[in-house]
Amino acid sequence: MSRYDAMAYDLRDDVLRIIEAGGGGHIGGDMSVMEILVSLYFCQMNVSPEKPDDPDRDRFIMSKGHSVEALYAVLAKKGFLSIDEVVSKFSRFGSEYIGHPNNHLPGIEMNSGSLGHGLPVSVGMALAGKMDGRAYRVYTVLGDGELAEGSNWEAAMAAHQYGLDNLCAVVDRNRLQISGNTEEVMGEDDLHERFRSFGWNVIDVSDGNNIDRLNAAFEAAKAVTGKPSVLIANTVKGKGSAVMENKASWHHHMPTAEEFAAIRADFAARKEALSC
Ligand SMILES: Cc1ncc(C[n+]2csc(CCOP(=O)(O)OP(=O)(O)O)c2C)c(N)n1
Ligand SMILES: [Mg+2]
Repeated sequence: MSRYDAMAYDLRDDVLRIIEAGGGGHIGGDMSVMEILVSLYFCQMNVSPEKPDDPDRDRFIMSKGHSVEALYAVLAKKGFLSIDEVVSKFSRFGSEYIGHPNNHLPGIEMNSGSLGHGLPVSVGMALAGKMDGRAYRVYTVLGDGELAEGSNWEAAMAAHQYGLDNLCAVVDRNRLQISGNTEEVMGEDDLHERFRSFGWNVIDVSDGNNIDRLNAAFEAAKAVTGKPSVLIANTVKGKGSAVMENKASWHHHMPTAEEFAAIRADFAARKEALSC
């Protein structure tokens, strides 16, 4: 167990503060994606708040932009943003801390939230890196429901065509989207085989809420040349509290005061259990 697993629980608490102060947020997907973001920002990517425009920085695109509260929490922990400022301004009229990523904020490369746009832009960034002879890598986090957008599959074809081994996508495979189970809304099993048939290197992460497993998968992706990689990270939507785990209704649910208290208690217990 990595010390970063405990950090993920502290950041989940920050997400609750953001949502509580702002009056809403995409809580379920924030919780499923948290370890993916922590692994990338604290163990994998070459990014620094001191050099946000470094041409050699790794690029990160939050294609499932509705999970911006998790991204704010991680960017603040990394030093790009102030968590107190995010909490005080989130979702306020006229605020730059809106409910989807906005590239006027430090550390955010691309406006996102309209699903299906992150992978196409990431392909362009990865291709540009190759053309410019730069060694940076491009990471993109996609929702599994988001994969119903056809633009992803055009981008997947292009990434293979151009041999973009500097591109690594991660699918937050929590098996739920806004209106229910992904298999009922727009089935995508076998997702691994789908990406493989598009020429990608596919890595299954059996527990996508485990930092060590994510780190091992990202390292394996780095070693593959000639084609793009995708991590299928099996996560739990609402991860961290039985109050919200695996419940589609918690995609954008605003917890009651009692639910906030129960969730915080569950987070504390889960974090405590990590150290046993
Ligand atoms: C183009 C587009 N269509 C619809 C939406 C509305 N929408 C927001 S989140 C969401 C579900 C996304 O599900 P998934 O990608 O699985 O995300 P997660 O489960 O990680 O929250 C939808 C349909 C959108 N943001 N963009
Ligand atoms: Mg999903």
